[in-house]
Amino acid sequence: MSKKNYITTPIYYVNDVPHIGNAYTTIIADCFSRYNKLMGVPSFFLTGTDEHATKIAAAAHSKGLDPKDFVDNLSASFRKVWQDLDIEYDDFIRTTEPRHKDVVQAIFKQLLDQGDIYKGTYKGWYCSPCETFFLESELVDGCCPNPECRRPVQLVEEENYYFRLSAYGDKLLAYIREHPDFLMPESRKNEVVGFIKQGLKDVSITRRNTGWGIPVPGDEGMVIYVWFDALINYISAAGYLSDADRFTSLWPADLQLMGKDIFVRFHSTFWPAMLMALNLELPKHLIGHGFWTINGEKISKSKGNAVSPAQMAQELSEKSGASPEVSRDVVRYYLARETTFGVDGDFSFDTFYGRYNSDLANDLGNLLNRTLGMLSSYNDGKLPAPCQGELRKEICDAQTAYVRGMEAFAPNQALDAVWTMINAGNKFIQDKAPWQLKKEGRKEELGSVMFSALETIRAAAIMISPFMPNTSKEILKQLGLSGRPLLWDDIICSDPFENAGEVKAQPIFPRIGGKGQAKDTKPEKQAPAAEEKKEEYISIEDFAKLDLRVGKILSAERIEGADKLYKLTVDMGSETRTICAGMAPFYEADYMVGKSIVVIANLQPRKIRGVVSHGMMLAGEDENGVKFLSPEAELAPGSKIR
Ligand code: ME8
Repeated sequence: MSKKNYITTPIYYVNDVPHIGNAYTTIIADCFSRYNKLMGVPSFFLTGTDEHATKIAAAAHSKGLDPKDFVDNLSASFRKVWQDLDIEYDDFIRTTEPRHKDVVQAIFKQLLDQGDIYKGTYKGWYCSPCETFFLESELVDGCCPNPECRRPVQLVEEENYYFRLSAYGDKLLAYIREHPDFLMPESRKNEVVGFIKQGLKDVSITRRNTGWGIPVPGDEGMVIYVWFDALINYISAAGYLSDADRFTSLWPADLQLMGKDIFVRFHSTFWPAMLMALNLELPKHLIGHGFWTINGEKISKSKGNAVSPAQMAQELSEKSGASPEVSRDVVRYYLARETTFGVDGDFSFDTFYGRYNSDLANDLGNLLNRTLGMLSSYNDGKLPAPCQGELRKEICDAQTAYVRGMEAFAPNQALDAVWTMINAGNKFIQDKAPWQLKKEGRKEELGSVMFSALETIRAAAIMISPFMPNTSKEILKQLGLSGRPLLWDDIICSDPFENAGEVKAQPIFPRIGGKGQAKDTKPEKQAPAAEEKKEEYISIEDFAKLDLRVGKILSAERIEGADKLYKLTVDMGSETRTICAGMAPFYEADYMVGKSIVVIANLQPRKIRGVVSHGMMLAGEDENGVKFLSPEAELAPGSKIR
């Protein structure tokens, strides 16, 4: 059996329903798995639930429930959430299943027989929420040292079985050195190396049997530690010791994803050491991504601030009028696009709605609506004849950058590439002024513009399919291409609309009117053709997001290799900033020094020709050229402009 690209998520504790944090890992894993399929690579995607933690038994007992009934219910609710987010997993493993328990017990026995597991007495501080033992020296103010937890710990002394982790430190370090892409991102890899270099202690891998967990074979007064049990899911589900063909087709895993909370100690140290003890290959890539906060705060059950993906989708659908399927896609899109994979992200409904309006209603929605609007106004809704599309270079560039992003495990970069292409499509329509071509009867050119825009929309629909599967299908349906297989290699082809069905325009992303808008927002109407496009308003809240300030230019110098750019040093009152400005063709450097200007102070810093520009100066243009904006009378540097 040929090897499949095998992707895993952590198996989640079933003590609560999933929030956007768990959803994030699973969505990104699903995007990678769907990307593989799009590229024609056989993929296998595993997720599941971790059900033997002591905290789960405690949660069940506190509700007066039998732990098995409790986990059955919650595991089902995880599946439901994944189904609702269109997660296409290939297997869902539960650690209470016999196929998993049998493998855990067999591995325990094998490692005991070969001396990697031994019996001894252990005394240590136990954090129950993290299911982890710590040394006294590791505690922070007497509490759990995990920055995501910091809860009280208990002193526990038990006779236990140990895994001989201490024997694997040097081997792990050598492996990490020889496989630079094994642990990602780089910053977290360095953390792992530092952790291993401190010296690894053997790990206690059993607990007293209180009726919940996998019994130690031959010593049933004890159960196996939940982490030793849980990590094995990645191979028990892959057929280890039960289905040799399946195992050969899956192991080693290609991509194991998890959050930074369980990256260093468990997945990058304990797990590879267990695999080394079993003489199995290590996974190709382990990625520890960042954590999401909500409005700047840690997601916490006690604070009650957790947001579920279903709630995000529902609120968006109510606010915008977008369909439930598209709204679910928007959750997936937002989580994949909003932050660089690996770093932390902060969720707020404002940024969620903002991204929806700007990227989806404005950019993608606009391209789709105006293109189909053009077709209906100028071509009776019929698809134009195929020709050499004028945006093929932009499409090919997007394909290259997209693949580069996905192969570097940077999904947001892949999406950036798609949006660069979408924006090029919108600009193309604006520049080509098809309404003018129609007026002047330039039929062939008009056909080419329509074909090029349609080809770009079709390319976008295929490229977004791993992230927004429903939206992708809906766009293709509107282009008359329902039911066609999505093929990457088919993005540029001689006749993309061969035998296409009827074109049916239906806006997919109705704009949300403004921040905090009432829930009775009506869906937008079919967008008019480009020349009739109505003026668009922004709300006062949108305007308030701009931090406009007065700055005073302290120096201006040319940037090497850039004809138009000045590097300005600008006094902003409380600080001095570097700002790049394309003013060289219009002003002498000396003239600019000492002038007061208007600066967008909260624009994301951007590297331009090797110089990081921290803000943007405003200028206007008419037929006489470009003039920068300046206050009518002296205003102190840093003054706010309203
Ligand atoms: O640790 N931001 O399960 P768990 C981003 N059962 N990701 C988050 C997040 C957040 N705020 N909160 C949770 C366990 N996650 C074990 C795993 S695997 C053999 C056993 C995601 O339910 C992230 O992937 O606590 C994190 O690693 C995982 O949920 C923890 O899930």
